[in-house]
Amino acid sequence: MVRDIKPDPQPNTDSPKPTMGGGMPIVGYWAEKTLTPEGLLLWKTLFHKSACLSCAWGTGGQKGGFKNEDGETLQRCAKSVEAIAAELQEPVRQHFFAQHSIDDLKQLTSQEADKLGRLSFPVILREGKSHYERISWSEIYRIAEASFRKKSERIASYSSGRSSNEAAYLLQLMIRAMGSNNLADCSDLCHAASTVGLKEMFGSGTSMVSLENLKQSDCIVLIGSNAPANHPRLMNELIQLRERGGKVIVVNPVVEVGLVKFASPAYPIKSLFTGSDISSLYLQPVPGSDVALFVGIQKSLIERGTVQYSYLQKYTQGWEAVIEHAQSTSWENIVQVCGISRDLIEQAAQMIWESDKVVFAWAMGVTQQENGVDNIFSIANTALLTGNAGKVGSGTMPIRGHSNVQGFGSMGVTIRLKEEIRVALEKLLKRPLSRVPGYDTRALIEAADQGKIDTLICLGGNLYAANPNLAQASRALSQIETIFYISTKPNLGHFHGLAKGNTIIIPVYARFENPHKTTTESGNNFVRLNDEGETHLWDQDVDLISEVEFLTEIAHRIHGDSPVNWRKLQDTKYIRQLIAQTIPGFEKMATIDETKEEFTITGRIFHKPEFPTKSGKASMFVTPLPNLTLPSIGDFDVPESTKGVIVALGTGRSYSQHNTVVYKAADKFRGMPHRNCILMNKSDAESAGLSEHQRVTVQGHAGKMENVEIIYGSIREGAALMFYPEVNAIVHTKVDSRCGTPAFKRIPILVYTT
Ligand SMILES: Nc1nc2c(c(=O)[nH]1)N[C@H]1C(S)=C(S)[C@@H](COP(=O)(O)OP(=O)(O)OC[C@H]3O[C@@H](n4cnc5c(=O)[nH]c(N)nc54)[C@H](O)[C@@H]3O)O[C@H]1N2
Ligand SMILES: Nc1nc2c(c(=O)[nH]1)N[C@H]1C(S)=C(S)[C@@H](COP(=O)(O)OP(=O)(O)OC[C@H]3O[C@@H](n4cnc5c(=O)[nH]c(N)nc54)[C@H](O)[C@@H]3O)O[C@H]1N2
Ligand code: SF4
Ligand SMILES: [Mo]
Repeated sequence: MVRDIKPDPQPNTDSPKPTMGGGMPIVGYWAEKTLTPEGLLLWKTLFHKSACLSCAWGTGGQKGGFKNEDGETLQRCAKSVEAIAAELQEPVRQHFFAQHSIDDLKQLTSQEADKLGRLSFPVILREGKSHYERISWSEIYRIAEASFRKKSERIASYSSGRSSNEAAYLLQLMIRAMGSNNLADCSDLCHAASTVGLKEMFGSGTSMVSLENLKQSDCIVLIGSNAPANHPRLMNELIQLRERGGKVIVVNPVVEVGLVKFASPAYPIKSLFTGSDISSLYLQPVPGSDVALFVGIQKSLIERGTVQYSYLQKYTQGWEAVIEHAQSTSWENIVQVCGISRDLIEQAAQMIWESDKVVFAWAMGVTQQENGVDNIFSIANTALLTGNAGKVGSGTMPIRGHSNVQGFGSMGVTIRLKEEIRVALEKLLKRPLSRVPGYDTRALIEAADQGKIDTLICLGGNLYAANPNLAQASRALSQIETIFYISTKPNLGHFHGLAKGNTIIIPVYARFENPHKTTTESGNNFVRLNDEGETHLWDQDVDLISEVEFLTEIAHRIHGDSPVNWRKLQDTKYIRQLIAQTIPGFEKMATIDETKEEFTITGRIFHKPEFPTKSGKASMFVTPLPNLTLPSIGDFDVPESTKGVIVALGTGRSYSQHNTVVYKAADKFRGMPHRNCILMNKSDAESAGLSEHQRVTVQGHAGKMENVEIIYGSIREGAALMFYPEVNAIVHTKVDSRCGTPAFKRIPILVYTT
């Protein structure tokens, strides 16, 4: 049964839920963590001069305060504490692996796996064996030498934006020197749509807004982001913007309570108990329909005569077709697709047009869609129609994920290598790079599934659990001969993502423990210099290695000393010099060891509407409205008589998790008490005779989850929300073929009881 969706969702008011985000629960969390005996170590780490481990907002630790790049203090959130506390755990002991077979370990949940502690010595699961066992470094390198000498197209890497720029740079240089371009990265599952879309439009794939600029904006359109949980310091910017009279337009099918009202611990006296208003206007589109909403906003701007035609003529190309598309798309069509009334769309358009400097910011709600790149085009088209790109205080701002995910892209860990970097790397390596296109993350899983990969090296992350269809991910990885996981802590991937031959786990230092300096790049294009540190793991059993040392040693053994002297690069200063030499915008890296000057990457922040495209103008693209039908019951593997409701499932993060790693089961802000919940609109549940707290079956195209508890929430009719990584067991996603990103935010599922 496919239900009609009425414009403008009806709020659910039944269950008592928190009335604001942030507030005392966050302060309580700080107190719980920092006032314990281990609290001292936590404080010490918080004061260590290194970028926060958690999100890409990129807050840095500095002696004397927790400062952002504008020098503002008190800029560390509870998520930072959560991430540090996890790395400060005790080590997993040798007898643990001896006592627990891989079948036992497979029973662990994500949270239990993380709670095992820090990985502190290398282990191997040999072919056909039932237990991980300790392995010597000499044997690891012997295995590495044999496995990285396989045919270059059959060698691949996957990475997660947790590590440093230096490790990222080495990884791509080593893999490319081997003749492979198979550099899959977590950003393929994340912001690839932003990178691809923005690059085509503006010639630069990152945010064009600096933190300093954001502070001058008077309107922020926040699209598909749950910033109170995932980028908490961004909330301070929203609070400040509202206080200076600015507007916040939120676009999200779910009413996230912290986007309505937020009490920031950074302003305890001002707002901790009462909270600050965040959204001026809250729009709840049908999942996956953002293009229709933005075409509607464009239509309204055109009809009111508020389009900046002189700006378009001077600084853009392709604008005529975009205008014509908005004009010729009917209001009925727009309203029907996005489910938001014309009146609300016009209110949003008016707020945008009445504001001087508008920032359009977004996260996974729009990138993880089958039309992710179109979403970016439609948002940026709206920015251009109103002259809001290339002007201080305005612009387009993807809110990036992992703390150094953007740095990985800059360092060349991508299948879409910039031409100027390719040329520079060829000069450095004194040979042409392979022109065989590399596998992105989804393509890597498909290739592995077809037996096309022999050797995989994973620099951080959890390739297994980050992917949809976990049975496929596991099967694909089991076709690979040898897998190296370079990790700080155990995760589901180490137990379910096993190679056919050897699976080896390399334990590494966390960012604040590395014996050398490193750098990272925030989502706002700011490069931080992280000091050397030391680990709390300290006894005869502990045998950690730095990512840089491990990668350089493999590269040395495979490639020798020339033309790159890999072992010399164990002093990271020399990697920074190579980065400065080969990566555009990073010239200041050459002297950062002496100057200690952290910097904004050149060529990324636009204060004038001159863009690094061939013509110097921004390109605009027509964005077709998506066709958002849902399947019928017959498309699921259930009897036709099954009574249930089909909804568009958005999968994402609970309040207390970092990606595939769960810290706490409950999401108190959404009123979801455990992981096996589905957030639904009351009317959807009732349409199938279901009620709140009832246990149901949720069926996706890759499997089903039983005993799932229904929680009513302020979520648009026709939409539902569940948490990954668990839900990845049952979902099969479409992919935007232009960027490879799975449509994690619009997955048809059937909710029913038997
Ligand atoms: N604490 C913490 N911080 C994190 C992370 C973490 O796991 N934990 N992960 C990091 C990473 S890698 C990333 S990528 C980011 C993720 O940060 P977010 O993108 O904020 O996280 P998500 O949970 O994926 O949810 C995004 C929002 O999209 C909304 N949404 C769903 N469908 C649609 C739609 O069709 N349209 C619109 N407009 N909105 C929609 C959802 O309701 C949700 O509020 O956070 C980073 N920071
Ligand atoms: N259904 C669904 N699936 C999704 C998403 C979704 O919204 N819905 N979101 C997608 C997104 S946006 C992303 S980014 C991916 C995330 O995918 P990944 O980045 O692959 O996964 P993480 O869970 O962040 O990786 C956690 C592991 O990283 C390791 N680690 C932590 N710090 C370090 C370090 O300093 N060095 C090293 N070497 N290892 C370290 C630890 O061992 C930890 O267990 O998931 C994607 N999958
Ligand atoms: S906002 Fe992000 S970078 Fe800043 S302290 Fe919080 S988790 Fe860390
Ligand atoms: Mo991400």
